[in-house]
Amino acid sequence: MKNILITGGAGFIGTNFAHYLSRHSPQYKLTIIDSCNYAGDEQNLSDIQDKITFIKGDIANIELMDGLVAKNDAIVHFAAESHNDNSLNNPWPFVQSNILGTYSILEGVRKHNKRLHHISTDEVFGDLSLDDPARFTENTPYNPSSPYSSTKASSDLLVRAWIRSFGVKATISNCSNNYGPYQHIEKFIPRQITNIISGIKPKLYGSGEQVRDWIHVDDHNAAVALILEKGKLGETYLIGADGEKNNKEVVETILKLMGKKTTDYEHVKDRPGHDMRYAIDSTKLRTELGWQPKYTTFEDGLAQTIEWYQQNQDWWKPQKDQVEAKYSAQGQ
Ligand code: NAD
Ligand code: TDX
Repeated sequence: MKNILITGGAGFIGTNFAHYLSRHSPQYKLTIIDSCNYAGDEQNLSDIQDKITFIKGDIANIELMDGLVAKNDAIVHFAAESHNDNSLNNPWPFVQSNILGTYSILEGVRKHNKRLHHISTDEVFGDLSLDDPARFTENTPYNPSSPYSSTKASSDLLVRAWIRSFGVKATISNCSNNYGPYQHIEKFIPRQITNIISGIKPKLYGSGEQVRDWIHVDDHNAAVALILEKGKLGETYLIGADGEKNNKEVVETILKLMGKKTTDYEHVKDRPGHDMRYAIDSTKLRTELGWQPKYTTFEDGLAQTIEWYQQNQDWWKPQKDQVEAKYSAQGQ
C-alpha cells in the first residue's frame, strides 16, 4: 500500500488524519478529496500542502471517484455531512453525501479491486439508557435515531453488502464522539469553548444529563491507521476510549479549565429525538490489534483543545456570529 486516497480530508477528523499520517507514515503518498462544504477548508492542510495532492470535488460524482479510486491503493472514507442538528433541519445533503457518496466509492472499489476503510459512528446503534450498564459492541443491532445517524447506518449497510456480495476488501470502524483541533464550532465542545472566549454563556440542550463517550481525535486516527494496516478484511471495529461524561460535566470542566465559575452556563431548548447515552466497548480493537488511547485523562485532551481554540481565533471567529444566529433562531 503506497497511495492513499482520503475522502473528507479537509474536515475535522480527516484533516487531523492527514496530519497524523504525514507525521507517522511519511512513506504514504496522500491524495485528498473534499467538496469543502461549510465544515471543510483546504487551508486546514496548508502546512502539509507539499506532501499531498488536493482535489476539490464531490464523492457522489461516480466518474470522478472511479478515476481517483483507480489511481490509489487504498481509500480511507471520512467524507460525510456530520451534524445531527443540521440533519433535523434539512436531511437531503445527508442522503446525498452519506448514502450516494458511499455508493459511488464502493462501486469504484469493486471495479478496481482496491482496499477501503469506511469511517462510521456509534450513533448507528441508537442510544442506551442512563441506568443501563451495557455498552455497544460489534454485535449490537442497528437502531439509528436521527436523519444523520440513519444515513450513516445506511452507508455501513452498503459497505457490509458489498463485502458479502462482491467480496470487496473493506473494513468498517464505528467511533464515539471526537474532540480536538479543527472541529467545527457548531459542535458541542468547540461551541462552548468559543462561546466563553466570546463572552457568551455555554448552552446545554435540555437537562444536560445526556452522556457521550469522548475520545481525542488523535486516538481515533491512530486506531484508523492501525485498522487500515492490520485490520482483518470484512471486519468491523468499535473505537472508544472509556470516556463517558454527561454534557453538564463537560461544560463544567471547560468552565473550570478556562478559569470561570462552573455554574456560569444556561439551559436551552432540547434537540428533538435527543439520544440519551452512547458508550463503546472497544475490547476487540484493544485485544486483536493492540490499540490503546494516548489521552488517558479527558482534562488533558480538553486543555490542549481549549489552547488550540484560544491560539487559532482567526480560524473560527469569522463563522461565530453566523453559527450563533442560526442556533438562536431555533431557541438553542
Ligand atoms: P466534518 O463535517 O468536520 O468533515 C466532513 C468533511 O467531509 C468536510 O470537510 C466536508 O466538506 C466533506 N464532505 C461532505 N460531503 C462531501 C461530499 N459529498 N464530497 C466530498 N466531501 C464531502 O465531520 P467529521 O467530524 O470530521 O467527521 C468525519 C467522519 O467521521 C464522518 O464520516 C462522521 O460520520 C465520522 N464520525 C465523526 C465523529 C465525531 O465525533 N465528529 C465520531 C464518529 C464518526
Ligand atoms: O450547544 C450544544 N449544546 C448541547 O448540549 C450542542 C451543539 C450540543 N449539545 C449536546 C447534544 C449532544 O448530547 O452535546 C452533545 C454532543 O453534541 P454534538 O457535538 O452535536 O455531537 P453528537 O450529536 O453527539 O454527534 C457527534 O458524535 C458522533 C458528531 O457530531 C457526529 O458526527 C458523530 O457521529
